[in-house]
Amino acid sequence: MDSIDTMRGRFLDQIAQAADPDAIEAVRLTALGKKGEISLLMRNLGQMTPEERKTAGPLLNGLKSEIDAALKARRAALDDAALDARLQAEWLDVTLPGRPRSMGTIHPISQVMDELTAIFSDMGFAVAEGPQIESDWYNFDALNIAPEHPARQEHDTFFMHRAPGDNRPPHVLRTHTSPVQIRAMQAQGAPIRVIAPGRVYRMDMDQTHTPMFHQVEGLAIDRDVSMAQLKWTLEEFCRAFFEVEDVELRFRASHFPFTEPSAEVDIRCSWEGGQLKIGEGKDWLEILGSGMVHPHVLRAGGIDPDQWQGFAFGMGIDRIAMLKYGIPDLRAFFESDLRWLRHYGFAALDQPALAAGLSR
Ligand code: 2NL
Repeated sequence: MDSIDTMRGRFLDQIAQAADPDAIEAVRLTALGKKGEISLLMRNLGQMTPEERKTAGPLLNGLKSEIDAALKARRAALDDAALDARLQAEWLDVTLPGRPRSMGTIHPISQVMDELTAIFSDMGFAVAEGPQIESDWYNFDALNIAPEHPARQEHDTFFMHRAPGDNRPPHVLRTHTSPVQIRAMQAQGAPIRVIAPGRVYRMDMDQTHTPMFHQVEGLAIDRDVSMAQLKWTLEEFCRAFFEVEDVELRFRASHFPFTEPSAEVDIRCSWEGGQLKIGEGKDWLEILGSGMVHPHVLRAGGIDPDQWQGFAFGMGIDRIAMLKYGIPDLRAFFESDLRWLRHYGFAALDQPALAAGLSR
């Protein structure tokens, strides 16, 4: 049967030419689809004589299987070629070293805040936070700072604006974190042990002052809290923070509106060869202010001064960071100079841990 051989040749040709799955499917339909040429021929078998059918039947069946197989093989060959192309285009060398990524560092002030938080947490102090824009009541009145006190003057404090005609006293940028502790007293009552680290603002700018700086205050109130406990707490803190076994603190009588009695605290040190050493030597370095919380301040915090008493202290974070890490210039803290940050910054994984030797 010559026409079957021609047909076979034609279909095998078309299959070989088919360049994608759609083309293969088109050939399949023309050959083997319901109305395909081979299907039509097979339908004609019924009208043949038994003799004719005997030769035509097997020939057509053979043709059908052959075309079927050729289609399948062509499909597989196209799939293989597509996979090869992807393997060529999408290969990845998993042995290449990773691309270096530039990493930031922890600012020394953040590092020191983390360190002192770890130390005071270990002594049972919770960390309190509050707004940086405060009412004048929380920033001044509650702290027993009189209306005519110099700290309230225009040139020391940043005042917010009020709408014209609004005669209420303006809010201020907090000049210390004490208002956070007033809020903590009001919220939780006594007994209480908190520290309040954070940003504070004063209108001051020279070699040793920046208009924004950082402070940590501490507050402990209970039935019989004493100045002796204040001294122990501060000594323990200095031992852990400066990582020296021997520390000696000196209390000097002072005055703050929010404490009575009040003391400024110096730490023994030496400055041999321009190198600061804490805990030894003949010099004294002022590091903080402290005292017993004034009864007016307890009352402002909603705590009865006849039932409770407490100590409080305030310390400049930027200053103790400079002392501990030998940073000479305060203003560099806030210049965001990348070279400075890389030099004085800390690795993200260099976390303060009391177990790693921060404490004794
Ligand atoms: C200093 C002095 C001090 C306080 C801060 C305080 C807070 C409350 C009540 C009483 Cl809520 N006192 N804070 C007390 C004494 C001194 O700071 O020279 N700081 C750098």
